[in-house]
Amino acid sequence: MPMNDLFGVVEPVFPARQQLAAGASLLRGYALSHEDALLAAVHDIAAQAPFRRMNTPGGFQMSVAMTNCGEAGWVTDRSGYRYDRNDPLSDKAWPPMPDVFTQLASHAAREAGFVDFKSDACLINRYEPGARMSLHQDKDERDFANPIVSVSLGLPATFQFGGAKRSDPVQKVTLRHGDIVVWGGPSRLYYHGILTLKDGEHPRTGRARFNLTFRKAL
Ligand code: MD3
Ligand code: FE
Repeated sequence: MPMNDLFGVVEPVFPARQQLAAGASLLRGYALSHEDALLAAVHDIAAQAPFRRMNTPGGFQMSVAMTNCGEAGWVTDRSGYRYDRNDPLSDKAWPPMPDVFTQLASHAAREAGFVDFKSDACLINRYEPGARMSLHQDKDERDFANPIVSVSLGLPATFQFGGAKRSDPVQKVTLRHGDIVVWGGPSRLYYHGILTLKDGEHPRTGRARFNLTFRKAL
């Protein structure tokens, strides 16, 4: 059923499940029933491993603040992008992956046709108004046969994805509180990014968007 909002943007809200690209399934609202547990866990993780804006190898500070949980966490600094078993801020292991994370990621992956997905790393991104993530590929993981499961919480964002080449045409889709996307198959290596987050206030997260990406990194 198409919904026509105040600004005349027509976007399908149903069906709840949509194929965005080859191997990419959007599960609208799939995380909603777990919002309390997910947000409590993000808060808990951030108390142990605070959100921080990392530096790229090129010397720019990212506008998105990040932390991690699980056996390994994604980090970047002047020496490059990689997964590290320890948080460089503390030199201690990242907080363990909460059960609600592991199970939600595995259930969503199964829903999208990936029967045995076991994530060992969860990158948590925090966007405040003005933050963005430019077009990139995720290729720091060992085995691209594993999908990536992404969970959006809080303020909506415009997600942009193209194809296997940076120059491929891009599509845009709004990711909202509770949406999950499973990226596997050919789409696993597609270029993607998030446009500058617009200001707003979300009842559950305030002026912020969180995105959890579940990966099998090691
Ligand atoms: C398509 N995060 O952390 S989630 C990232 O909303 C990242 O914070 C964005 O891109 C965010 O690397 C986008 C959707 C997403 C995540 C991983 C993907 C799309 C993907 C990996 C491959 C292809
Ligand atoms: Fe990415």
